[in-house]
Amino acid sequence: MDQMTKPIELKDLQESYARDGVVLLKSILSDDWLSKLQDAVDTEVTKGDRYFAYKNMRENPGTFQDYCLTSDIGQRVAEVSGSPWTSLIYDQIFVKEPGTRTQTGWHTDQPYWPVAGPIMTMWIALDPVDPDNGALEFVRGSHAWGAKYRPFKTDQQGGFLHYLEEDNPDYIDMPDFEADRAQYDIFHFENMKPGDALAFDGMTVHSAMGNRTSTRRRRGYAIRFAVEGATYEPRDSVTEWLHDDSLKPGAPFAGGRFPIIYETA
Ligand SMILES: O=C(O)CCC(=O)C(=O)O
Repeated sequence: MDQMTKPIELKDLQESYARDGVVLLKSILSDDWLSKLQDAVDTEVTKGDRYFAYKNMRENPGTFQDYCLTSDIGQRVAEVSGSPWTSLIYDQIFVKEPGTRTQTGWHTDQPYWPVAGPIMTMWIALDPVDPDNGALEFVRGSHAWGAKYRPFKTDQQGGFLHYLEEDNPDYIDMPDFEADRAQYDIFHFENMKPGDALAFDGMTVHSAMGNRTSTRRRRGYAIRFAVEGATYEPRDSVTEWLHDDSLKPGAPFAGGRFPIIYETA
Protein backbone atom coordinates (compact mmCIF):
# COMPACT_ATOMS: atom_id res chain seq x y z
CA MET A 1 0.00 0.00 0.00
CA ASP A 2 1.22 3.52 -0.79
CA GLN A 3 2.43 5.56 2.16
CA MET A 4 0.41 8.56 3.29
CA THR A 5 2.18 11.84 3.97
CA LYS A 6 2.10 12.58 7.71
CA PRO A 7 0.31 15.88 8.58
CA ILE A 8 3.33 17.31 10.42
CA GLU A 9 5.57 16.77 7.40
CA LEU A 10 2.93 18.09 5.08
CA LYS A 11 2.92 21.58 6.57
CA ASP A 12 6.72 21.78 6.15
CA LEU A 13 6.50 20.46 2.62
CA GLN A 14 3.82 22.98 1.68
CA GLU A 15 5.87 25.84 3.11
CA SER A 16 9.05 24.73 1.32
CA TYR A 17 7.19 24.27 -1.94
CA ALA A 18 5.60 27.72 -1.72
CA ARG A 19 8.94 29.34 -0.82
CA ASP A 20 11.41 27.47 -3.07
CA GLY A 21 9.18 26.29 -5.93
CA VAL A 22 10.45 22.74 -5.42
CA VAL A 23 10.47 20.16 -2.64
CA LEU A 24 11.89 16.66 -2.16
CA LEU A 25 9.42 13.91 -1.25
CA LYS A 26 11.11 10.86 0.19
CA SER A 27 10.13 7.36 -0.82
CA ILE A 28 6.76 7.93 -2.47
CA LEU A 29 6.72 4.61 -4.38
CA SER A 30 5.93 1.17 -3.04
CA ASP A 31 8.48 -1.49 -4.07
CA ASP A 32 5.89 -2.86 -6.46
CA TRP A 33 5.32 0.44 -8.30
CA LEU A 34 9.06 1.10 -8.36
CA SER A 35 9.85 -2.15 -10.09
CA LYS A 36 6.88 -1.85 -12.47
CA LEU A 37 7.84 1.69 -13.49
CA GLN A 38 11.52 0.73 -13.93
CA ASP A 39 10.46 -2.14 -16.22
CA ALA A 40 8.03 0.05 -18.14
CA VAL A 41 10.71 2.70 -18.74
CA ASP A 42 13.21 0.08 -19.90
CA THR A 43 10.68 -1.27 -22.39
CA GLU A 44 9.72 2.19 -23.64
CA VAL A 45 13.26 3.36 -24.28
CA THR A 46 14.05 0.38 -26.47
CA LYS A 47 12.28 2.52 -29.11
CA GLY A 48 15.53 4.48 -29.15
CA ASP A 49 14.05 7.97 -29.24
CA ARG A 50 15.65 11.22 -28.02
CA TYR A 51 16.05 11.48 -24.26
CA PHE A 52 13.10 13.84 -23.77
CA ALA A 53 10.82 12.53 -26.55
CA TYR A 54 9.01 9.84 -24.56
CA LYS A 55 5.77 11.60 -23.75
CA ASN A 56 2.13 10.87 -23.01
CA MET A 57 2.65 7.15 -22.37
CA ARG A 58 -0.22 7.39 -19.88
CA GLU A 59 -2.69 7.87 -22.74
CA ASN A 60 -2.21 4.19 -23.64
CA PRO A 61 -3.15 1.21 -21.44
CA GLY A 62 -0.23 -0.10 -19.37
CA THR A 63 1.87 0.61 -16.32
CA PHE A 64 2.15 4.39 -16.80
CA GLN A 65 -1.60 4.77 -17.15
CA ASP A 66 -2.23 2.46 -14.19
CA TYR A 67 0.20 4.39 -12.03
CA CYS A 68 -1.31 7.76 -12.94
CA LEU A 69 -4.89 6.63 -12.45
CA THR A 70 -4.76 4.18 -9.56
CA SER A 71 -1.83 5.14 -7.30
CA ASP A 72 -1.91 7.87 -4.64
CA ILE A 73 0.14 10.30 -6.79
CA GLY A 74 -2.82 12.62 -7.43
CA GLN A 75 -3.53 12.86 -3.73
CA ARG A 76 0.09 13.76 -3.03
CA VAL A 77 0.00 16.53 -5.61
CA ALA A 78 -3.19 17.90 -4.04
CA GLU A 79 -1.63 17.71 -0.57
CA VAL A 80 1.63 19.45 -1.40
CA SER A 81 -0.01 22.15 -3.54
CA GLY A 82 -2.94 22.59 -1.15
CA SER A 83 -5.37 22.15 -4.04
CA PRO A 84 -8.77 20.42 -3.69
CA TRP A 85 -8.24 18.64 -7.02
CA THR A 86 -5.64 17.73 -9.58
CA SER A 87 -5.83 16.77 -13.25
CA LEU A 88 -3.25 15.04 -15.44
CA ILE A 89 -1.51 17.10 -18.11
CA TYR A 90 0.89 14.47 -19.45
CA ASP A 91 3.78 12.22 -18.45
CA GLN A 92 7.34 11.97 -19.74
CA ILE A 93 10.44 9.81 -19.36
CA PHE A 94 13.93 11.29 -19.05
CA VAL A 95 16.73 8.77 -19.25
CA LYS A 96 20.27 10.14 -19.08
CA GLU A 97 22.48 7.35 -20.26
CA PRO A 98 26.08 7.04 -18.99
CA GLY A 99 28.35 9.36 -20.91
CA THR A 100 25.63 11.93 -21.75
CA ARG A 101 27.74 14.99 -21.18
CA THR A 102 25.17 17.58 -22.22
CA GLN A 103 23.60 19.64 -19.51
CA THR A 104 19.85 20.09 -20.06
CA GLY A 105 19.48 23.85 -20.64
CA TRP A 106 18.00 26.10 -17.95
CA HIS A 107 14.28 26.47 -18.60
CA THR A 108 10.80 26.74 -17.17
CA ASP A 109 8.16 24.22 -18.26
CA GLN A 110 4.99 26.27 -18.43
CA PRO A 111 5.60 27.97 -21.83
CA TYR A 112 5.58 24.59 -23.58
CA TRP A 113 2.09 23.65 -22.40
CA PRO A 114 -1.37 25.14 -22.99
CA VAL A 115 -1.87 25.93 -19.33
CA ALA A 116 -2.01 29.20 -17.38
CA GLY A 117 -1.81 29.16 -13.60
CA PRO A 118 -0.39 26.66 -11.18
CA ILE A 119 1.18 23.44 -12.42
CA MET A 120 3.12 20.82 -10.50
CA THR A 121 5.56 18.27 -11.89
CA MET A 122 6.31 15.13 -9.92
CA TRP A 123 9.73 13.96 -11.14
CA ILE A 124 10.25 10.47 -9.75
CA ALA A 125 13.75 9.01 -9.51
CA LEU A 126 13.92 5.39 -10.67
CA ASP A 127 17.67 5.14 -9.99
CA PRO A 128 19.95 6.71 -7.40
CA VAL A 129 20.47 10.30 -8.62
CA ASP A 130 23.41 12.55 -7.75
CA PRO A 131 25.55 15.21 -9.45
CA ASP A 132 27.61 12.55 -11.23
CA ASN A 133 24.75 10.98 -13.16
CA GLY A 134 22.41 13.92 -13.79
CA ALA A 135 20.93 15.62 -10.73
CA LEU A 136 18.32 18.28 -11.41
CA GLU A 137 19.25 21.80 -10.34
CA PHE A 138 16.84 24.58 -9.40
CA VAL A 139 16.95 28.35 -8.98
CA ARG A 140 15.37 28.74 -5.58
CA GLY A 141 12.22 30.84 -5.52
CA SER A 142 12.29 31.61 -9.26
CA HIS A 143 8.65 30.46 -9.66
CA ALA A 144 7.61 33.59 -7.75
CA TRP A 145 9.55 36.12 -9.82
CA GLY A 146 6.66 36.62 -12.27
CA ALA A 147 9.08 36.28 -15.22
CA LYS A 148 7.85 34.38 -18.28
CA TYR A 149 10.79 32.92 -20.13
CA ARG A 150 10.64 32.34 -23.88
CA PRO A 151 10.41 28.70 -24.97
CA PHE A 152 13.27 27.37 -27.06
CA LYS A 153 14.21 24.45 -29.25
CA THR A 154 16.87 22.06 -28.09
CA ASP A 155 19.18 19.49 -29.60
CA GLN A 156 18.75 15.75 -29.09
CA GLN A 157 20.21 15.91 -25.59
CA GLY A 158 18.35 18.97 -24.34
CA GLY A 159 21.00 21.63 -25.10
CA PHE A 160 19.82 25.10 -26.26
CA LEU A 161 19.51 25.60 -30.04
CA HIS A 162 17.30 28.65 -30.68
CA TYR A 163 14.31 30.54 -29.32
CA LEU A 164 10.71 29.94 -30.39
CA GLU A 165 8.01 32.65 -30.44
CA GLU A 166 10.57 35.41 -30.87
CA ASP A 167 7.83 37.97 -31.51
CA ASN A 168 5.63 37.09 -28.55
CA PRO A 169 5.84 40.11 -26.18
CA ASP A 170 4.58 38.01 -23.24
CA TYR A 171 8.00 36.36 -23.01
CA ILE A 172 11.51 37.52 -22.22
CA ASP A 173 14.74 35.71 -23.14
CA MET A 174 16.26 33.53 -20.45
CA PRO A 175 19.14 35.13 -18.53
CA ASP A 176 22.35 33.12 -18.86
CA PHE A 177 21.96 31.30 -15.55
CA GLU A 178 24.91 29.04 -16.28
CA ALA A 179 27.33 31.88 -16.95
CA ASP A 180 26.12 33.82 -13.90
CA ARG A 181 25.63 30.96 -11.46
CA ALA A 182 27.09 32.91 -8.54
CA GLN A 183 24.35 35.53 -8.85
CA TYR A 184 21.57 33.03 -8.22
CA ASP A 185 20.57 30.69 -5.42
CA ILE A 186 21.11 27.47 -7.37
CA PHE A 187 20.79 24.18 -5.56
CA HIS A 188 20.09 20.47 -5.96
CA PHE A 189 19.03 17.67 -3.64
CA GLU A 190 21.81 15.30 -2.62
CA ASN A 191 21.64 11.58 -3.28
CA MET A 192 18.07 10.92 -4.30
CA LYS A 193 17.07 7.31 -3.92
CA PRO A 194 14.88 5.30 -6.29
CA GLY A 195 11.29 6.15 -5.36
CA ASP A 196 12.08 9.68 -4.12
CA ALA A 197 10.39 12.49 -6.03
CA LEU A 198 10.88 16.18 -6.73
CA ALA A 199 7.67 18.22 -6.77
CA PHE A 200 8.25 21.46 -8.65
CA ASP A 201 6.26 24.39 -9.99
CA GLY A 202 5.84 24.93 -13.75
CA MET A 203 7.54 28.35 -13.40
CA THR A 204 10.59 27.18 -11.42
CA VAL A 205 13.80 27.63 -13.44
CA HIS A 206 15.67 24.32 -13.58
CA SER A 207 18.17 22.26 -15.55
CA ALA A 208 19.68 18.78 -15.33
CA MET A 209 23.37 18.00 -15.12
CA GLY A 210 24.99 15.66 -17.61
CA ASN A 211 25.68 12.03 -16.76
CA ARG A 212 29.46 11.79 -16.53
CA THR A 213 29.49 8.24 -15.18
CA SER A 214 30.36 5.34 -17.45
CA THR A 215 28.01 2.85 -15.82
CA ARG A 216 25.10 4.47 -13.97
CA ARG A 217 21.93 5.26 -15.94
CA ARG A 218 19.66 7.94 -14.58
CA ARG A 219 16.00 7.16 -15.19
CA GLY A 220 13.44 9.82 -14.27
CA TYR A 221 9.68 9.61 -14.70
CA ALA A 222 7.94 13.01 -14.72
CA ILE A 223 4.20 13.54 -14.46
CA ARG A 224 2.73 17.00 -14.99
CA PHE A 225 -0.39 18.04 -13.10
CA ALA A 226 -2.71 21.02 -13.12
CA VAL A 227 -4.16 22.20 -9.80
CA GLU A 228 -6.78 24.68 -8.69
CA GLY A 229 -6.44 27.98 -10.58
CA ALA A 230 -4.99 26.38 -13.72
CA THR A 231 -6.85 27.18 -16.94
CA TYR A 232 -6.71 25.95 -20.53
CA GLU A 233 -4.71 28.41 -22.67
CA PRO A 234 -4.00 26.94 -26.11
CA ARG A 235 -1.44 29.12 -27.88
CA ASP A 236 0.15 28.02 -31.10
CA SER A 237 2.53 25.53 -32.62
CA VAL A 238 4.57 25.27 -29.40
CA THR A 239 1.65 24.01 -27.33
CA GLU A 240 -0.54 22.36 -29.97
CA TRP A 241 0.69 18.85 -29.24
CA LEU A 242 -1.37 19.12 -26.04
CA HIS A 243 -4.51 20.79 -27.35
CA ASP A 244 -8.02 19.52 -26.74
CA ASP A 245 -10.84 21.30 -28.58
CA SER A 246 -13.40 20.01 -26.11
CA LEU A 247 -12.02 22.52 -23.54
CA LYS A 248 -12.77 26.22 -23.86
CA PRO A 249 -9.86 28.67 -23.56
CA GLY A 250 -9.92 30.11 -20.05
CA ALA A 251 -11.85 27.13 -18.62
CA PRO A 252 -10.41 25.14 -15.68
CA PHE A 253 -7.72 22.75 -16.91
CA ALA A 254 -9.71 19.59 -16.31
CA GLY A 255 -11.70 17.17 -18.44
CA GLY A 256 -11.30 15.75 -21.94
CA ARG A 257 -7.69 14.58 -22.39
CA PHE A 258 -6.88 15.83 -18.91
CA PRO A 259 -8.88 13.82 -16.37
CA ILE A 260 -9.23 14.85 -12.76
CA ILE A 261 -7.51 12.02 -10.91
CA TYR A 262 -7.97 13.25 -7.36
CA GLU A 263 -10.58 15.41 -5.68
CA THR A 264 -11.24 16.04 -2.00
CA ALA A 265 -14.68 14.81 -1.01
O1 LIG B 1 15.22 14.82 -16.11
C1 LIG B 1 15.75 15.59 -16.87
O2 LIG B 1 16.81 15.31 -17.43
C2 LIG B 1 15.11 16.92 -17.17
C3 LIG B 1 13.81 17.08 -16.50
C4 LIG B 1 13.12 18.36 -16.81
O3 LIG B 1 13.71 19.32 -17.27
C5 LIG B 1 11.70 18.46 -16.55
O4 LIG B 1 11.11 17.53 -16.01
O5 LIG B 1 11.12 19.52 -16.88
